[in-house]
Amino acid sequence: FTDGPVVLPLGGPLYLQLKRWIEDAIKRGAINPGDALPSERDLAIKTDVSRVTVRKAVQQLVQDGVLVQRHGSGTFVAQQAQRVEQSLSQLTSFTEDMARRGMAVRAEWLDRGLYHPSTEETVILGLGAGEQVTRIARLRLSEDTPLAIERASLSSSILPDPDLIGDSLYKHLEKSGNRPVRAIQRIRAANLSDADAHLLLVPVGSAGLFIERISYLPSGRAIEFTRSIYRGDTYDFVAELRLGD
Ligand code: 16G
Repeated sequence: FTDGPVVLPLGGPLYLQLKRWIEDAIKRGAINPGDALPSERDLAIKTDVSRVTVRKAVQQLVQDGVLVQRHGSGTFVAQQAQRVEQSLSQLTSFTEDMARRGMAVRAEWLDRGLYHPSTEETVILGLGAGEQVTRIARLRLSEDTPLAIERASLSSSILPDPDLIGDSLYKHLEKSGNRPVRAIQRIRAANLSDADAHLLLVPVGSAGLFIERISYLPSGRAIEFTRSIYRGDTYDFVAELRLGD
């Protein structure tokens, strides 16, 4: 986005001029959410200001949440996602929720495999002695916007191979006759860890929602234990309440 002559908007200290110029480039669509910003060196050469000035402008934009820095890979334009309303009264999957909104869905695998279960997993999933747990951790995205990180654990007797799930865990469970019919879901506020903030392309220290879902088969057996981190700047969880008896 630095092709052609660069004219910084006049007024105020140089780093503020550069900051405004970067903000304008984002507004104009010359650089889009998720795009990498040119390196500090390239920006300094192109705009004819010192690297110290570039760093100061970039740091301010990171503080404002306009840019995000990912260690080792550079500086990116932050994703300002549209807010999404998610009902709390229906047991649906991420894929189904996005399809209903007409939004494309994608997942990036963060981890998958068979593990020796933690005590918590053993208790919640009612695992037998020596039984392994299958863990699948995914970054869930719509188009290129990351929305949530989901870490699911299932008994290896239900899911012996994580690759079986394809694009949708619930679709796979449905096909194998194990679709959950009930779930207990707990939501609490969480500050995103640095690593999770980087994955979700939001500024370090942003607010997130920690969601734990334990879902059950009609028999009452717990089938899925999932801990998710949803972007606090994106999700509204909505429930309809009725006057009780
Ligand atoms: C939802 C569930 C998650 C489930 C996933 C399956 C929440 C907080 N979590 O995201 O527990 O594993 O759907 O999605 O709603 P999939 O079928 O698209 O893989």
